[in-house]
Amino acid sequence: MLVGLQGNGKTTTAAKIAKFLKGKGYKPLLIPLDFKRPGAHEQLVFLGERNGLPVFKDSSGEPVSAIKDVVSYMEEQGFNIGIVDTAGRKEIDTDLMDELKIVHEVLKPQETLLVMDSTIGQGALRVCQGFLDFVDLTGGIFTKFDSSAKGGSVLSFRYVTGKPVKFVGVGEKIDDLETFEPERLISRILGRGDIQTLVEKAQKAISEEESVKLLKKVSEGSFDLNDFREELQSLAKMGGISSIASYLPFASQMKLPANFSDDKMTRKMVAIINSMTKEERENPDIINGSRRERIAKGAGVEKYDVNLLLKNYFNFKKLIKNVKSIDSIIKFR
Ligand SMILES: Nc1nc2c(ncn2[C@@H]2O[C@H](COP(=O)(O)OP(=O)(O)O)[C@@H](O)[C@H]2O)c(=O)[nH]1
Ligand SMILES: [Mg+2]
Repeated sequence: MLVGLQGNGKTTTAAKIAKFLKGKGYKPLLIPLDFKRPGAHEQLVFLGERNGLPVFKDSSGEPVSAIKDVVSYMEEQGFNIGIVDTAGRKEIDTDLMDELKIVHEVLKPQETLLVMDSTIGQGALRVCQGFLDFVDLTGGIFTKFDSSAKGGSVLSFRYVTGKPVKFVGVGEKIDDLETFEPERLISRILGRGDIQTLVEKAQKAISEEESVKLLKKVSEGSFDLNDFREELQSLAKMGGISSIASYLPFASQMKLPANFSDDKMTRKMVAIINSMTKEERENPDIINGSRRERIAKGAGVEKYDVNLLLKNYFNFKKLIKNVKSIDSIIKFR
């Protein structure tokens, strides 16, 4: 069962998957189950006819009996896999979700895959969560990877649902479907193939033990500027991480300067923290205007830099609260 917002590629993808499975020796049936929009089935019928893929024609116009009909039709005709295209809307609304819920409950599909336009950008988190709230997603499919797509939506999907991405769509034609390869995605994001190095760097910089310690401190509310200094130094060790960090869903909330992880920048931030008193490092809340001025002088920077550092510290603390584990982001499967 494919679900997703209108225009994200459900119908096109349904046909692509049917073709893909046919190539693997299956006998697939395309099943349009949109009971709200008149003429919703025609596009699938058209795609089916053009590519020699059978499409189920429902005469009941109502989900429960249509699903009963299709099950017996499949048995009669010897189809061994059904691909269900469902209704979409421009936005998530209760009307749509009610219909999807009914179809999902009656159909009990083996897979419920969210089809999402990979160019969706920031909206991805909301869409993933919106569908997850109503139907048990088992995976995702990302379309339009051929058009200036970034990988952010995939990371958002993984972050929100924890489910695997099965396919990516890479064009409008029937064969423009690829099975999902995380390594390929990362090299697309980074524009180079050196993923192993990146992962090794990340593991070196943030050990499992360290990340557990960090999350614990944050949840206990004891994450202070001493800890932040350690984190800055870890990030610096990773060097080029800012390029991938900008694609991580949580990192977009971080108002970090572009050169955040540069050596120079890190040294500056560390120098600022070093100019603070022990008390200030442990209780950053007490750092008022005059203290900021004193710290800036001591570190040989502008007051603006001190403000920026503190802002980053408070932001960092806030966003780390939302990250359940570093692993869930680094690992894809
Ligand atoms: N470039 C590109 N276009 C796609 C891809 N998948 C779907 N489309 C196009 O996106 C538009 C909407 O697709 P459609 O399947 O009708 O979306 P639906 O409303 O979710 O069923 C159509 O013009 C498709 O040709 C893809 O992977 N790449
Ligand atoms: Mg459609």
